[in-house]
Amino acid sequence: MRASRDLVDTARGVLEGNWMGRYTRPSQSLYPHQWSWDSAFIAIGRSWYDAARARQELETLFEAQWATGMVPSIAFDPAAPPDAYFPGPDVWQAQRAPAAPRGRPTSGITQPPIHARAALEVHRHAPPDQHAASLDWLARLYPRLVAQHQYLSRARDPRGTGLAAIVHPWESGLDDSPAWDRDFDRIVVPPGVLPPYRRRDVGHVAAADRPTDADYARFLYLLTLERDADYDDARVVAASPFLIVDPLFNAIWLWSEHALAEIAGLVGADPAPHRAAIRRLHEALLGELWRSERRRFCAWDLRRDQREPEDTIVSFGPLLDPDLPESIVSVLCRELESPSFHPRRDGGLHYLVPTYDERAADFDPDRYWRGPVWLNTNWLLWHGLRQHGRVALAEEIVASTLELVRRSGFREYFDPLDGSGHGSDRFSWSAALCIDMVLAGRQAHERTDPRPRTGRAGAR
Ligand code: 2M8
Repeated sequence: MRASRDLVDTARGVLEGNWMGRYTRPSQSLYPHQWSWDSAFIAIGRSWYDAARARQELETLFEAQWATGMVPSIAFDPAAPPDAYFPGPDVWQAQRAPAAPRGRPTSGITQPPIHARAALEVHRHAPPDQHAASLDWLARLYPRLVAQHQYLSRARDPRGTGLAAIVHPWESGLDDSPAWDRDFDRIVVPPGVLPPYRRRDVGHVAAADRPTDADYARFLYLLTLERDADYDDARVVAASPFLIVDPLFNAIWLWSEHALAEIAGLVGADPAPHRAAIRRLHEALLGELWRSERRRFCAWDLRRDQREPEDTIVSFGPLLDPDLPESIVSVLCRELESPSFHPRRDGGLHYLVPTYDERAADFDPDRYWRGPVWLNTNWLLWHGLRQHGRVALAEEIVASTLELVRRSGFREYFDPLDGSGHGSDRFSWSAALCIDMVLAGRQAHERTDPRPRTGRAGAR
């Protein structure tokens, strides 16, 4: 078994290989541009050893922020090979929207707002001699982070509940999740509406690891509807056949709002509006998405006004809320340890945490977001569980995660049943979050066991 030091060194090699000069691509062939929440995860991992580039990563992303405050899911790199990724800037045509940045092509939708949390983590990891530079950077980024959160309240909350709705599965980051199958599967792509196209993703990785052609067509159809509305938020929200309130997206927003309150304190701004937003989000998560009879947080389809019953990883997102009542934390932990997510097979292999109920008839251990283990969802659960004092389960998730990367490398996702790697290889957030898990774990250990250590910095 390789030591954690080797793992951190190899992970750093992955990030260096994907560094594009001002940002880090998620992977070489499948994702050759800058993705929004990827960059946030990457900045957190990188900040342990290269604070300047970690800051630059987020700075580059926020250069692509729209005038509305929306941070786009993709900021395209004009230097990437033009056919490298589909749908590219020519399909998105973001410049139709007056709010889109000039000179940097982007997508026209957003992704989970994890950036304030990432900015705070990056600042916390800054070495003492960079503290002042880091604080300046945080002060410059703060209004942009505020604008990102205000955008969600202003443009994405059609019911005025305090929660944001997503208008495309790509906005969730868990694109193909069964969490919204019932809504997504109803979308009928009218014949002839999509011009002929060629998927690039299945040229890079196995088709069985990726969304089906039918789902891909629905993704593209939603894109064309949004594009044809010139990405005007009011029109998109009014007309989108996909309008979902996702517990994970909103829990991430809440967790980032806590970070923003802390950042406000650091940069001399008023934390009061963030505290108010925290209360609103907390109450809305419990009031609108918690369904005690189902013992879970449910995605809410605003079009049909239905709470979705599928048991997926998004239901555990609210563990990120530090104020979640202990009774609900216990219910969620029991579910996380149930045969659906933690089958303790006697003598058999099993890795934590599958993104979908393993007992569901359509659980697929290898297909993108429909069962495999992902490092970012494990990392989010690890944080959520730790803040509720569920250290044993949190550490079990870390151990399983590190075992997966030791076994199969920094793959995009992993089969929970046999640990095999799937999707792209040398995947940046897998590397970055592994670094964070190892080094944050070591730091926590040192706090409780302050005996002097030997060996290189940044390694264990
Ligand atoms: C995946 O999404 C993109 C579309 O945005 C794709 O499949 O082409 C998702 O896993 C998403 O969460 C991630 O940010 C992106 C890049 O890693 O890939």
